[in-house]
Amino acid sequence: MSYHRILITGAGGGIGTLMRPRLRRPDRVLRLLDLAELPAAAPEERVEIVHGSLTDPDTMAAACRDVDALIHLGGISREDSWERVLAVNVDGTKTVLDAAREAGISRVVLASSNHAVGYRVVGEAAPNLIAAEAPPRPDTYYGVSKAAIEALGSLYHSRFGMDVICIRIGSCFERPHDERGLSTWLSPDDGARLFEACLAAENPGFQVIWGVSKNARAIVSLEEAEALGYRSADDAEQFAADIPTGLAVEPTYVGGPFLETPLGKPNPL
Ligand code: NAI
Ligand code: 15L
Repeated sequence: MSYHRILITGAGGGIGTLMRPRLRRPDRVLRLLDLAELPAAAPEERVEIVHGSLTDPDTMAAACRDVDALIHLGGISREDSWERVLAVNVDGTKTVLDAAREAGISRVVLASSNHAVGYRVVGEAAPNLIAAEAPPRPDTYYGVSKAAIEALGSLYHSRFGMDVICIRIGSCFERPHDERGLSTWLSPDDGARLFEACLAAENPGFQVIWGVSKNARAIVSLEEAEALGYRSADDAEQFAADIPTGLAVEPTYVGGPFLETPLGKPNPL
């Protein structure tokens, strides 16, 4: 399946910036929405820029016009006050989904997070890895918001027949930052492979999948993502020599340092 115009919310953030060049195709227009200013389109890019808030229904209605598929990355990406997390991530995602439905967008990819299941114990499913269908065990208000958007995605699939894929993203950065990242890293190139697989899958319905690379120190299962067509080509282990290992306390929970952050306090991590 090929989509001509793809709307990406939160396109100015870390993942959006990494995906912008990677999701470029000659037959594709990327419509990029963010509250923040976005770099102008380069001559070789087929990009449309929308400046506005995903929490605003009129902005979202206009942003969704003539769009074929949506990748929703925008919002608060770490712990924050309950009010802000609720308003931007939960209410905001409902606004995004409503606008997508009204515009007839049938394929939606939602950025969930490992923090929806941050209190799952590493190795709890041994000898298997933690499945993507593992029920939520959020580690923060932020994690609760990610569990809630998965539930919203499920509802909009069941009520309105939209294909909604929620990706429980591990840690998507240029490179892993720490020992935990050797397990949770999603390389930018694999991120693009994963988004492409989510866009290309035939009739995926509603799905929750893990978004990580095929890391040697894997803690979560890629079975569901691979069933959609994702094939990772990267492994965080290539960075292991540069990362201090031998933590005083072994990583016990999926959510790592988020378990230590006070609830509702903006988290600089
Ligand atoms: P980020 O914080 O770098 O980017 C989020 C973007 O959303 C920002 O550009 C921000 O301006 C925009 N935004 C915030 N509120 C908005 C609003 N009301 N209207 C429009 N835009 C708004 O986050 P990052 O790292 O790019 O993550 C993208 C998504 O993936 C987030 O939903 C995050 O929760 C999720 N995620 C990211 C992970 C990672 O490793 N980077 C891991 C797990 C989940
Ligand atoms: C997330 O959900 C955050 O958005 C990102 O900034 C990282 O902290 C990531 O999880 C992680 O767990 O490494």
